[in-house]
Amino acid sequence: MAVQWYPGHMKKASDEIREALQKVDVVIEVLDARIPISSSNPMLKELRGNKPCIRILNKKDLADPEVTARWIETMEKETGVRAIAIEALKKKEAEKVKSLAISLAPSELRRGVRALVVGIPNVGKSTFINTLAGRKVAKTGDEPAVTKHQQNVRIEGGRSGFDISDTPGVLWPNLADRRGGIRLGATGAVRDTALDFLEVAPQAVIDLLTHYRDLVIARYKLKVIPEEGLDLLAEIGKKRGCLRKGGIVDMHKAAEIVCKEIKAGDLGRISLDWPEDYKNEDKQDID
Ligand SMILES: Nc1nc2c(ncn2[C@@H]2O[C@H](COP(=O)(O)OP(=O)(O)OP(=O)(O)O)[C@@H](O)[C@H]2O)c(=O)[nH]1
Ligand SMILES: [Mg+2]
Repeated sequence: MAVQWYPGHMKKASDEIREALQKVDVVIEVLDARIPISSSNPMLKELRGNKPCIRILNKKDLADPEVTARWIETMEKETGVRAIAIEALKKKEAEKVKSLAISLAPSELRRGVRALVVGIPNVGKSTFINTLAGRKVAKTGDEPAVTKHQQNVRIEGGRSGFDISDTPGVLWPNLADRRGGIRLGATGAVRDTALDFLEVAPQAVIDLLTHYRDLVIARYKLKVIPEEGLDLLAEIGKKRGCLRKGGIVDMHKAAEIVCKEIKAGDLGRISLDWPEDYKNEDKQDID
């Protein structure tokens, strides 16, 4: 995984978030819009208790807009939760989250509204805060575990100020879900050096072929379309010239190319978590 999570780390992280949550009025959970379930933390619901929660489906520019709209509808059915899709680099969109947070906080607040931004690594928490602040207050980067410490930022304006805290990506995704792990790998929540490209790519290309057949065929100019992951990956490898001596496909190279291109959004706007995948599963998955 991005950050290695062990029971001790997870306990420390949940204790820290629990404590930080006591001092705020609203929780802002940042998710990757392409994988709103796979990028969520299974314990946050319990940790936040009755605090109002805004779920940001961030990186909406990379996700399938129609699927994102359905996720928003699904998530807003949950009590105390509002969901909004944004691109964290856009000021107007970040401002919408701020207004929503202020509107959700108890009205008697005179000291201003305080919000805590939480989420798994690399979903765009710090980017969102920088956009809101209008300057680079927090370090960002396209790899997990960039933020190391909690950081409070005062955003002027509004009723009487808005305080927002960035947190390191200490929350873990659902580690028991292999499918979720693959999707996290394909979208960049896992550091490249820790990523097993050959475990992720065959499943990811099959998932994509199921939902975005035309995009996959167009991107890799496929004439033959195998329906099995490794065969499909081999075909992509051939098209991309990932060949070793004797014309054997270099599967590792092919897998690396596919993972990098999915992460970068080169195939087009895609979503890897679909509401219907989770419909018949334990309700906890969408809670
Ligand atoms: N395409 C796109 N990229 C984004 C968006 N928001 C953030 N990013 C990129 O995602 C990467 C991670 O952003 P960060 O803000 O550092 O993520 P973080 O959640 O603070 O990560 P940690 O501190 O490591 O937990 C950076 O390369 C950002 O530029 C977005 O809305 N769209
Ligand atoms: Mg950060």
